[in-house]
Amino acid sequence: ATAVTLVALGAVVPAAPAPAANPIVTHVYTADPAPLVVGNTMYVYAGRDEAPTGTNNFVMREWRVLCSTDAATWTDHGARANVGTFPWAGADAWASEVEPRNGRYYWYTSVNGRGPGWMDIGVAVGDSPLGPFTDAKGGPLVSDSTPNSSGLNIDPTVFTDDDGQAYLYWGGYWGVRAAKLKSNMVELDGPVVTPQGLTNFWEAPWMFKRNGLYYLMYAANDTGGCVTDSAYACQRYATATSPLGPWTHRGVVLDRVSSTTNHAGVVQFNGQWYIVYHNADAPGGGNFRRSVAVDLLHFNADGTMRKVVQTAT
Ligand code: FUB
Repeated sequence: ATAVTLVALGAVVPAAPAPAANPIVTHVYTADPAPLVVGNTMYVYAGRDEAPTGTNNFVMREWRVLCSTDAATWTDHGARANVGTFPWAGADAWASEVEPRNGRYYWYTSVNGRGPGWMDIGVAVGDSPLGPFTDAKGGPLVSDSTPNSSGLNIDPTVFTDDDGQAYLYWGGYWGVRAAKLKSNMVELDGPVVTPQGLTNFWEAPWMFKRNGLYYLMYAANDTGGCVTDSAYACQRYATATSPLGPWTHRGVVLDRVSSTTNHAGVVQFNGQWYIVYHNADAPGGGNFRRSVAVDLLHFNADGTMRKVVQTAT
C-alpha cells in the first residue's frame, strides 16, 4: 500500500480519469484485488477464480496482474505467480499484495502450505512490477507455528511508513494480527501483536496513510450492522495516529457486494483516490467466480471516507 512516484518535478498531472466500466475484465474471473501505482500505471494483483459453475469452493492456483494508465481501460498481463512459485506450498492462491522497496517488488500471498485448513503467508520477489517473481524465502513468512499468529494466516497487507519501517497486517476469521518487517522485507521484526479497535474484523485488511493519518480497511460480516445475511460482508475502516494502532472504528465505506466475500484495496492514482474490490457481476459469475471492479473513493474534509457508490458496466 505504498505508491512509487516517478513523476518529474513540474510534470503536468493529468485530470482525474473516469472510473472503469465494471467489472474491469470479464474474460477470466478475478478476486482479492491489490492495487499498486508505479509511475503512470496502476497495477492490480488479483487471484484467478477457476471454480466451475456450481462448485461451492474456491479453486485458485494463480495470481494475475491487470494494468491501466487511466483506470478505465485494462490489460491483463496474465499469471505472474502461482502456487508453484512456492515449492513448499501446494494450493489455494488466495489474497495477496505487492509492496515495493529499493527497486524490488515483494509479493505477499496467502497460500496453502500444509494441506486443508493450513494457510500460510509466502513472499515472492521480482525486479519489476510484472516480475518475473521467485520465492524470496524458501518457506512461509508466517505460518501456524509463528507465535501469536492468527491461525488462518491469510490476506496480507503491507504498508511502508515515511521512515522506511514496513508493517505486515494479516488475518482471517479468528482475528487480525500485525508485526513489523525487517528492511529485507522477508522476516518479521519483533513480536506479533493483536491490534485493538478493529470492530467486527473478519478478513481482508488493507492499510494506507493519507495526510498523516493511518487507515485500516477490512471486511466485516456483522449481521444487523452492515449486512443482514452473515454470508455477506461489508468493508469497515478504522483510523489511527500510529501504524500499530490503537485503531478507532469510523464506519462502513463499502456496503455488501454481489459476492459473499468482500475484499478491497485503496490507492491514489493521477490525483484521484480509487477503491478496487471484487463482486460477482461478470456474466456467469458467483461467489467463487468473482470479478474485480474499480470505483472512485471520496474523503470528507475531516478525513472520513464517504460510502462508495458501486457502479456497474
Ligand atoms: O479469495 C479467497 C479468500 O476469499 C480471500 O483470501 C478472502 O479475503 C476472501 O476474499
